[in-house]
Amino acid sequence: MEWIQKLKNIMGPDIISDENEVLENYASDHTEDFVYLPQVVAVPNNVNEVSVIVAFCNKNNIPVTPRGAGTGLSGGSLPIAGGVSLSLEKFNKILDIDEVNFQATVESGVINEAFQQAVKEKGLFYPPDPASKGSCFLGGNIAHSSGGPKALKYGTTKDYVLNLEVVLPNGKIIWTGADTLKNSTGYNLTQLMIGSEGTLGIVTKIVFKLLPLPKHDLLMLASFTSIEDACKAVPQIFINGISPSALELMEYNAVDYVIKHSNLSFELDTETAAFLLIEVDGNDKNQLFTDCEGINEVLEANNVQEVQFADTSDQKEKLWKIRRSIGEMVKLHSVYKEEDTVVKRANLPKLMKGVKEIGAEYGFESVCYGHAGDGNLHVNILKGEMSDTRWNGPHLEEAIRKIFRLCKKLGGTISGEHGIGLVQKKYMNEVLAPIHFELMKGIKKTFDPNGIMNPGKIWE
Ligand code: 2HG
Ligand code: ZN
Repeated sequence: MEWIQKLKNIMGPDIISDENEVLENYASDHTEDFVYLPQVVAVPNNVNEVSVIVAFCNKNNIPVTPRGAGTGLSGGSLPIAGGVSLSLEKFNKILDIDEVNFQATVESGVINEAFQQAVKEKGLFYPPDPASKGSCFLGGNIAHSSGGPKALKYGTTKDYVLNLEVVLPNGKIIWTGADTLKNSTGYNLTQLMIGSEGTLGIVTKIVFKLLPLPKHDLLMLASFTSIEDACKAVPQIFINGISPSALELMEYNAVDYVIKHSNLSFELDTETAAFLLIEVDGNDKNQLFTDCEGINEVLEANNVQEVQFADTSDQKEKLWKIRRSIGEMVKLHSVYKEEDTVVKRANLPKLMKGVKEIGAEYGFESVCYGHAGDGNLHVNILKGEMSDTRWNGPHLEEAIRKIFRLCKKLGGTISGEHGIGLVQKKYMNEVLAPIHFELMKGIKKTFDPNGIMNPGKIWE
């Protein structure tokens, strides 16, 4: 194709490739089992190269799909319209850690955990910790405002971004804000970019704010013979005056699939229906023990089966590994559709009950787990033995719609931290009115009049 040759001539073969085995590496992310081949893969080295590629695509009406590590669960980085898959994998430098101002400047292809470790070595703390923190890029975290367990106490990615360097769809390079803790200077373009899933521009640099690293943490695992009891305990912990740093729910089958498909060992009691994994952190160890006593009171009032404390850092790491690997291990068990439901925290028991009832009515197994303290429950709907027709057909779509209607009824919405991307866009009308679409499309048109930037995402 003529445009491909032209782009190759401009950028060179080290940056632009249309070889089949390269295209295949950029055709999937972690969403179900989707494969969409781009026509070209671009791997630029710096912001000026991104700008040249994007300006070329804008002039020639070529779709550009930005790509981080490809760990997304809503299909945001799938190049569904062909064109260019633009990878930020070479943007992997931590440029500055400012220990005096508690800020850091990074390129957008830095791995989340590498960043966390680097600031930790200086006694600083970057809390957002998605389960895929060992591989996901900070730029991808910006695209979806990713959370993770610590979002409960510390907030999601959006709460740590001060300023962004962005390549706009016309190729212009801008900074969206200022490197300050406060900024009340016009519309907040920084926050507009966060969660925009690569539809408004490509983030190349990020200025984050940081916190002092908490000195201590304690971790407890509570088992319940009833999921509803586990869910009911969650809001009561806060009502009892305690604010845990993480409060995660794991259904029995979630832990079971981790044990079956990984080398992690854990003794599961078949009477157990669900677990709560609860962490408290802070600088005063005695206070943390007092918090754990308060939590224990609530657990006991809600018929807890057993409470175990993780005594060593190895035990803590093992429990967190089990929790973090659920998504991946369930995928080894079966292809699944991931629903990122979120409701008001105290409505969690109703959400859980409703999901199981809908599963029974429509004939699917679900694995439920996630950030119970945030009311954010990941519902993995397993394909199992389901036929492709049923899997892709109106029957399952109706079931998912019912789940989302229930979320809305319970004061919630259809995604807490995974974004809309490709797979949830048909359900957006369950929670947004026509006026919301009009406003968002107006914003999109202002940024990207030719509609080249990650087309086909967020809206039908
Ligand atoms: C989880 O809570 C995550 O397990 C999965 O939401 C997302 O891959 C991820 O980080
Ligand atoms: Zn999650």
